[in-house]
Amino acid sequence: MRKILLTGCLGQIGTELTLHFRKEYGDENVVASNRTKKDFPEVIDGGPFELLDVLDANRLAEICNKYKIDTIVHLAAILSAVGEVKPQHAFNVNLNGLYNVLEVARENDMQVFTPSSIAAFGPSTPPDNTPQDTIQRPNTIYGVTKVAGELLCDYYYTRFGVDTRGVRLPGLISHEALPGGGTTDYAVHIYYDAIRYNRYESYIAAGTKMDMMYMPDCLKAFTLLLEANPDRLIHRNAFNIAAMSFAPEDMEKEIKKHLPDFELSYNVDPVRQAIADSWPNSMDDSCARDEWDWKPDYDLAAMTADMLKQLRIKLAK
Ligand code: NAD
Ligand code: AKB
Repeated sequence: MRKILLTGCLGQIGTELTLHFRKEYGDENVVASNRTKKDFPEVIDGGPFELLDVLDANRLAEICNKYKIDTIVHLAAILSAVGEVKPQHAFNVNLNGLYNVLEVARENDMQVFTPSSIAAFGPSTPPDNTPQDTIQRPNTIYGVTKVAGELLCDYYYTRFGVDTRGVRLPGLISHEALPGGGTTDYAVHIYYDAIRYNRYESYIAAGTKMDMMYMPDCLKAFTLLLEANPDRLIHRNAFNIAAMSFAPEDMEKEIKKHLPDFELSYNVDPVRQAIADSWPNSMDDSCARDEWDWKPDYDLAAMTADMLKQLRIKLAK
């Protein structure tokens, strides 16, 4: 059985991925870690948990050794909007953190899985049906670290034989942990505000399409690629994966099917709008489909129905 270490496990993805992996691989085989503790008792008490700052290479090696880790799923990162406020910090965590993970994996023959993002593309990338292999000149520090991270993972595979794998994730929508300071966060907040106030003020302008995905599809993608037959993998790292592409007004239309009086207004944030404008409208994920049978289950309608159902229960507590 795999022995997995997750870094940054108390964020939007990690809180759900830890529980998902514990179901698949057993509680004791999945070690959760984060720089700080947060209020997620299921993750912290449901199996091994360690405090770990990924910038501390010695502590990382110590934990890997203690639990005989053979797979690191590296999630600790600073996302796009926070990255523009603290670019030096984003550079440090996103690149030096990944470097520490790759080095410990190289020294101990471990597999590494780490997500890239639609942020690895920029304004000169073809925005529609964005190919797997294309121009990548992002203009955010987050995007710069994501492109460098993709290349670093490729390098550790070709140069040292480290089994590195990863996907380029769209914006994720989920109802457990709130998103951690990205540009696509509006697509989560809109559902919370729809249930609480029947209205939402969007910081992203009408007409701005971005790739998005519901969390269950993200969890499925991580397992599929982690377990994929390596002989079939041509790309290994940074696979485009897509599920749906929409603009704020498409969400409004869908939410109105459940809450007819819901109102959407706009108060555009120029920083996050500029980031959104530099990202693709929709990615071509045919390589992921061909190489490891990727296929999403949720579209905007199915996701909206489930998000509203889950949040009605959560916010009533
Ligand atoms: P998040 O911001 O919600 O969570 C990140 C976690 O990392 C937090 O719990 C934070 O406390 C922790 N962390 C920060 N600095 C750390 C450090 N130095 N050491 C250890 N832990 C630290 O992020 P997320 O949304 O869960 O994203 C996880 C990964 O997926 C990131 O690489 C991100 O770029 C990528 N990704 C996320 C999305 C999305 O929409 N959520 C989309 C594309 C890519
Ligand atoms: C962000 O908006 O920064 C993230 C991402 C798409 O990488 N959600």
